[in-house]
Amino acid sequence: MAQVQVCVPDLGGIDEVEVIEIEVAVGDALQAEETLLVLESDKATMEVPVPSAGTVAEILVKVGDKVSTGSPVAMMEMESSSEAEASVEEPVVAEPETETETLAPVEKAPEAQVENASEGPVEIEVTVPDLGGIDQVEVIELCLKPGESLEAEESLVVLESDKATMEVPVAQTGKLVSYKVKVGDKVSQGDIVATMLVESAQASVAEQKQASPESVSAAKKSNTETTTAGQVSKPEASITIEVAVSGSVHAGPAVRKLAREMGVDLSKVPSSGPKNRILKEDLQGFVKQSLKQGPSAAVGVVGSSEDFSRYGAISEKPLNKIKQVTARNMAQSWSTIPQVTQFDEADISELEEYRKGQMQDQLPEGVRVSPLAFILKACTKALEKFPEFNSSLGPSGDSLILKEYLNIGIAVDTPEGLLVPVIKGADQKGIVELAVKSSELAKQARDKKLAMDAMSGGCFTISSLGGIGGTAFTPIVSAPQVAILGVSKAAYKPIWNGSSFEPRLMLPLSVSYDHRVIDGAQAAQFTRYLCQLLSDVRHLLL
Ligand code: CAO
Repeated sequence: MAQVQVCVPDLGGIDEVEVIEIEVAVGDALQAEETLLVLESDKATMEVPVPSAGTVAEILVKVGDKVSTGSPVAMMEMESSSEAEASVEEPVVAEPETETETLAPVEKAPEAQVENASEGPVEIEVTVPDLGGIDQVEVIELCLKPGESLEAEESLVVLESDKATMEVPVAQTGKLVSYKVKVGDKVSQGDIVATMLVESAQASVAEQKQASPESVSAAKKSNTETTTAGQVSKPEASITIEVAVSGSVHAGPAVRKLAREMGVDLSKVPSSGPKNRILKEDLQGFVKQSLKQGPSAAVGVVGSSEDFSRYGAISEKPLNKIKQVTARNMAQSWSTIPQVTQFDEADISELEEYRKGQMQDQLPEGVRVSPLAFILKACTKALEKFPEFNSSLGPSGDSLILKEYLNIGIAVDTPEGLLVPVIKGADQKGIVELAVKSSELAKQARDKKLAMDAMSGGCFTISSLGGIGGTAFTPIVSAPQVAILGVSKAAYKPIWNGSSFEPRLMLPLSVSYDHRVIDGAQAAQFTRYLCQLLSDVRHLLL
């Protein structure tokens, strides 16, 4: 065992950085590469890992201290002194020449355009800067939309390796023409990530080649982090880096990775670190809080980062707001509710005979009654008989909130996506009123005229695909509700009446339920009761 000093590795030209997080305590046993503390400059946040396994003997700095390359930050007890000394005696020292080279601008103007430099805006290419020995990194964020303007030093894309998240900033003000990469792409140094329009090619060339004092300092500033990122990501370098990330989210690679694994949208996490940096504790607190509150905005939607274009032509279509919200809600409900679906069939032969016959003469003009109105009515009765289906789990998860009102949501398929308007006080309405109200709400949903209030307060949902087809499906419970009814297309089936097979119109029902609140037996009874109500229209008309 030998006690060795861990020092701040080469900061790639940055004079001084601040200690913003100390991730360990004296006595902690660390594996090689585990993070000891986090440093931050104006633009970059760097993790300082230990070069080899050992125990923390002493921490020599505190949060808020300013440190420079070579400053001692901790004492470690390490197994082998030679290994440990190596990390101290062979700090990563960036050769000044190398450093200058790695500060090479990230933008270059195509030759032809350079020649016509002085004639107005020109298109230039933005390339991946020096990655300091990392072969490939993944594109994890595109910060802008084509046509958007950006200031010098603003980020264009965010790249990520195993350990580092880095921005690619631009050196000049301009306008994004197009991206040449997409999220999930793997890129290497020199790859073109985007093209942008800048005011004058000459200015761009001047910045790159002539290195006027001002432009150099600007370019240096914007590229320093990149350089550092490169250096520190080398295996032998005892530091990893995260550069301030795009937009409003400011978090280190470890926090970003954790957020991705948990499916948390970091932009929703309140930050408590310096300069609005999201700390690990912020993320943990957010998730704990979200779990307490039940299904909420904590769980995001994580898509695939696979490069499908390797297998054939693809195109990408943005999802509209409704679809994004639906995706998030579905993911939350699906991942937080242990749900089961109970299937049954209602014999609606008589109901349909009545609906299509006798009922037609009694309907006010212009009113159309589909099976949905009867199903709505049957649900109100079943929900009254089985109040657990009209409940929500309390905030701590150990009580049930039973509702004494009955609002039923109906899933409506609109060109923009799925919307669920709610029929308030459904139990107070008759079949015709339910028919009128549901078609009114469905029309408003399709005409984009639904008020926000019209979609809130639902106790239970009906998703009817009966007008389309299908024999059964498993609808997803819409939290904080505890059950949902899926309706498929009624079809004639041969049913045994005790002496012969009779053609009967059978309506397939699927009830998905939250198994924390409802038992399987209750679900079977509820669904059976619904079938009985629908089998004898008199139950519903009373
Ligand atoms: N079995 C057989 N026929 C059915 C039926 C069923 N279960 N349900 C409806 N029909 C018939 C109707 O009677 C109507 O035929 P007629 O014109 O001859 O009377 C036809 O199918 C079309 O009905 P509809 O869909 O226009 O009306 P509706 O009242 O049944 O449904 C609404 C209204 C808003 C629920 C429906 O239009 C809709 O949007 N459904 C999609 C819901 C959805 O997307 N769910 C999935 C959510 S989860 O991804």
